[in-house]
Amino acid sequence: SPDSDGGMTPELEKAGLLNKTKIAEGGRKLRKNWNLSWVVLVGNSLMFFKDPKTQSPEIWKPGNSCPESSVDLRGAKLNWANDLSSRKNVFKLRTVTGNEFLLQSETVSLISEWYTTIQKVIDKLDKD
Ligand code: I3P
Repeated sequence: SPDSDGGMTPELEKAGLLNKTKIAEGGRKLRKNWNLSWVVLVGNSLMFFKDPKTQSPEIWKPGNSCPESSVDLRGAKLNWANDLSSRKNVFKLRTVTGNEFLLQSETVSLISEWYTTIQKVIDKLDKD
């Protein structure tokens, strides 16, 4: 919907730090490599940035940083996945292209909010 700049700037839904690992690329299984990631949910996309603490601050000026990767949530599937990790509070996000990510937080309320918010976006896109 149109916003204050009169354009198509998608809405920022949520942003925060989560532990992340990619476990599949195009359906092909990958070796886990957990990293802290700055996760941003904007419009139809979930974007992953490097942990800001590991970057110089000037890179972190708004609009002046490039995501490490970006996930299109259209047709994506979200499932709790405590069976896929020794970590607690883990969910799996699977894209239509067969990319799979695990996202995790030590804080159950925090990961639950992410789960709910991402699922709402997926549901909204399903209705389009
Ligand atoms: C993996 C690493 C991951 C672990 C994974 C291990 O070993 O310890 O942290 O996942 O378990 O294989 P490596 O560093 O040698 O690749 P979790 O932390 O999510 O349990 P998995 O193979 O059972 O997925």
